[in-house]
Formats: sequence, C-alpha cells, structure tokens
Amino acid sequence: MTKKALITGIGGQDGSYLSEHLLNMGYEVHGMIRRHSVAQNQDSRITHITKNMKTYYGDLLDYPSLVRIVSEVKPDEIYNLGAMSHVRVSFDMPSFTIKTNALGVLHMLEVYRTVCPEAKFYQASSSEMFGNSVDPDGVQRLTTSMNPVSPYGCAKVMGYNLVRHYRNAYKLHACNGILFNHESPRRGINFVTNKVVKTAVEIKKGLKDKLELGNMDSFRDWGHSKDYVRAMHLILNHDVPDEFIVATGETHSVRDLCETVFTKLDLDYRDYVVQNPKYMRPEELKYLKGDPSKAKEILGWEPEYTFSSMMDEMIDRWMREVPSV
Ligand code: NAP
Ligand code: F7E
Repeated sequence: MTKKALITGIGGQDGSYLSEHLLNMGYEVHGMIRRHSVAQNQDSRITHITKNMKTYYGDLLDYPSLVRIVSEVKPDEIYNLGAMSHVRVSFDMPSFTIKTNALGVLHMLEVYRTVCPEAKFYQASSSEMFGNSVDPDGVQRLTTSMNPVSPYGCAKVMGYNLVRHYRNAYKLHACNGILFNHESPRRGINFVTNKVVKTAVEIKKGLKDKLELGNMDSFRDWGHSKDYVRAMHLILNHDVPDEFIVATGETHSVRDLCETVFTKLDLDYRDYVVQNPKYMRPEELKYLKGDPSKAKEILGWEPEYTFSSMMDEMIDRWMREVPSV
C-alpha cells in the first residue's frame, strides 16, 4: 500500500528536498504551509512538485489547524520540520521562536498521540542544542551535554526532550535526528554559506564591492540538505525509535568558507570581506564537529556531497541567476 507522509515546514529547504525524495520512493506526500501575503512566497521552493502532492494551510501554533490536517491525512509518517530556523533572528524574536520550536513540537506530538498513534514521528533536532559543549577529542556525539547558547537552541532542547518523553510515556515511534548544519542552493540567503556564495558571485560580476559578515572565527560542520533528508527517512524507518546524529565529521571556519568560495571564483576574500557588528550574536556557538558513526553503522547512511562539491553547486546557481553587467 502507498505510504502517506505529512511534512510540516514543507516549503523550507529540507521540506522541499524531502518531498522530492519521498515522491521518488512512491510516497503520497502531504504538507503544511503558512499563509503569506505574497502568495507566490508560500511555496516558491516546491512549485515544481506541488502538482504531485497536497498542501494545507496551517501553523504549528494553531492547534485546530493541526488537528484538522492530521485527521484528514491520517499519515503513516510525520516529519516535523517546521521551525523558526534562524539562530541570530531567534535573539530578536525569542518568544515566537520558543513557541514555534518548543510549544509547536508539543502540539504536533499531542495531535499525533491522539489522532494517529500508530504512525511514526520524526523531529528536526539540531546541533545548536549542544551550544559550546565539546568532548575532549573535539567532537559532539549523542552523549555530549546540551548547553544551548541561543533561544533557538533552548527551544530545540525542549522539543528534543518532549519527543523522548512522548516515546517513553506513550510507547510511540517518535525519533530525533540531531542534524548539523546543512546547506544547498535552496538555503535562505541570510544563512552564512549562501550569503557568502551569492555575494562573492555578485562581486565577481562587478555588482558589489564588499561582503559584510559577523564572526569569521566560528567553525561549522557543513553537509548537504539532499544527503541529510535521506538520513531523516532512514532514521524514521529504523525498527526502533531512537536518536541519531547526522554530520560530516569535518569542520571549517567561516574564514575557510570565504577562502574556498572566493578562490573558486579566482578572487582573494581578504580584498572584499569586512566585519560588521550587526551580524554578531549576543552569545556565539564557536565550534561544531559531529560524530555520525552511529548513523553510518546502523542505518548505512553515507553522504554523497563533499564540502567542495556542495560549494560548486551553490556557485553554479548564483552564476546562472545573478545578471552580468
Ligand atoms: P527553513 O528553510 O527555514 O524551513 C523552515 C520551515 O518551517 C519553513 O517552511 C517555514 O515556513 C516553516 N515554519 C516556520 N514557522 C512555522 C510555524 N509557526 N508553523 C508552521 N511552519 C512554520 O529550515 P530548514 O533548513 O529547511 O530546516 C528544517 C528543520 O530542520 C527546522 O526545524 C530547522 O530548525 C531544523 N534544522 C535545520 C538545520 C540546517 O542546518 N538547515 C540543522 C538542524 C536542524 P515559512 O517559510 O512560512 O516561514
Ligand atoms: O551561521 C557566522 C555565525 O546562520 C553560521 C541553522 O540551520 O545551523 C544553522 O544555524 C555561522 C555562525 O547558521 C554571518 O555567527 C558570520 O557562527 O549560517 P548560520 P547557524 O547559526 O549555525 C543549525 C545547526 C540550525 O539548526 C539552524 O536552524 O556563521 N556568521 N557572519 C554569520 N552568519 C550569518 N547568518 N550571517 C552572517 O553575516
């Protein structure tokens, strides 16, 4: 029988790639989108596949909308990807962030428990939950303590714990994927990778003469969203509901990122990058490097992209889309 998946945050970066992946596997895909005053922004990342799926208006903070959608779809698999996902913005909008990323998870779990408890549930947990905790060997793993350093991270810890609690208390198949940073040409342009790539291309084409950044000395473990949505499906479909880290096990500083991207465009980043305190955070997460060994050993997950091939794909997008003067 055809499996039915329901995705919250279907119009986001991961929601769009996950939809493609599930459609390719023969799933019936349903997704929740939010109403925007500019209607074309509601589903701009998924317009190429909306004819193959069904979308519903809803919001993680609007409990009746969740009851309506889940009752109508009766999904076999729920992927809760909806979130206020920008860490720096979470300092500006802490209340909305905590509501969406923590209370929103509780709402989804309650509807899941009461409407379709036989379904499977995936929660989009994040490496931001670790904050500045690092094991002595320079890696974050499932046993690393969680000391979040942003409203976003605090809310994600709450969501993570709620999933574990619901699993144990109500015997639900509810899982957490702790995903480290993952990017793609579809990444929002206010996240550092796509901001650097887009601006570097604009500089290359003579449209800009500088790139303003915040902290260039933080390190991130950057993978590709396409690889990471495959991991989501594997995590959810493992026999036992569990927690998994998804990461590359490689780390780069923001400075390395700039050097890589500008060098690929035959430019020297030091001629163009300036620091602007506007992009600094009240508290910074300095270093991320995840240990994906459990996902590799138990789920057989392997990423296909490298840092370099992902940057090439992102550069290609902007070389095509940024007009030449
Ligand atoms: P994204 O592109 O920002 O997508 C987030 C989606 O959530 C958007 O479709 C957004 O809709 C929706 N959303 C926001 N507030 C909502 C609300 N109150 N009710 C319902 N939907 C809401 O993020 P992403 O990169 O795809 O990430 C997907 C999930 O993984 C998020 O939960 C994120 O926190 C988590 N995560 C991401 C990363 C990463 O590096 N990408 C790493 C770890 C975890 P609008 O477009 O209408 O705002
Ligand atoms: O920042 C530094 C910034 O905003 C990365 C989300 O998907 O991953 C993401 O959160 C680093 C930080 O991602 C700028 O200070 C410097 O150290 O691309 P980012 P993030 O905060 O790591 C986690 C795992 C998630 O779960 C989140 O949803 O880059 N940085 N200058 C800058 N960052 C931005 N955005 N803009 C700058 O100008």
